Amino acid sequence: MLPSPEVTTSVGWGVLHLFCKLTPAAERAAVLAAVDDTVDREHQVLTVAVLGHKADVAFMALGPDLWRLRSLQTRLQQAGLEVVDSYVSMTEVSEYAPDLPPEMKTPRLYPQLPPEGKRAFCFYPMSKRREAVADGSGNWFTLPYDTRRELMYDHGKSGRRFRGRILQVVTGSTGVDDFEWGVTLFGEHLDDLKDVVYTMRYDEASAIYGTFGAFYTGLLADTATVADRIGLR
Ligand code: 76R
Repeated sequence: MLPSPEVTTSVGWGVLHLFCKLTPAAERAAVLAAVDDTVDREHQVLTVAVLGHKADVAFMALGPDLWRLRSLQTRLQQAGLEVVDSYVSMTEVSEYAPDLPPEMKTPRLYPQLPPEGKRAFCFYPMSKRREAVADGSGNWFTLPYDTRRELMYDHGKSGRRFRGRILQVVTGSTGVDDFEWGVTLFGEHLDDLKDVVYTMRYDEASAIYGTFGAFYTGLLADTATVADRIGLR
């Protein structure tokens, strides 16, 4: 057998979102064990009961060892869950926030999840537009850095109005998945998520340049509770 040396990110952690459906073969004990065996001092797994038809359950796994994240996927598949969607990304500090003090950088790169009391969860992938409109404007990537930085500063300003109410975990995925970021939001109430996303829609950085993929919404709980609530016996 080929050796499988550890593959990591040079900075921050790998993040794997898995969206799964139950199959008749699903086994509760095997799902609980897959999650338990993945979690250690450095690796976290969050389990979410998904609302709606897109999936039954979501797992957000993060940590340095990408083989460990892949093993979680394998174990969940062997436990009878069908992965119906997924997202691969990495924690990062935005290029527009290079001067964040270490006490703000560390939680961006090494978030300790879940945030206390925030059990409403949503995830969606997001990119910045590259197609220009007729007059040539509308392509984020042809804007000068200073303009992009200003727009992101405005974004951060409207975001800070939600400080404490929302935790955003923006993880980078350019080159490794279909969009450029995964956006994972945690709030106390479902409408906290709606309010922040609605507010951001008016930020120029989102209004003109943001494009989005599918949204997943659910309820965060320990894996046993999620198993009960989704009918995994
Ligand atoms: O890290 C920081 O807090 C610095 C300020 C900041 C940056 C650099 C910030 C703050 N964000 C940043 C970067 Mn954000 N964010 C989103 C979404 O739906 C949409 O329209 C967008 C999805 C939400 C809801 C949100 C919320 N942010 C980014 C980036 C990376 C851009 C890049 O690097 O080019 C994306 C894609 C993105 C998207 N943002 C905040 C929030 C909130 C609530 C804050 C304030 C956080 C706080 O101060 O606690």
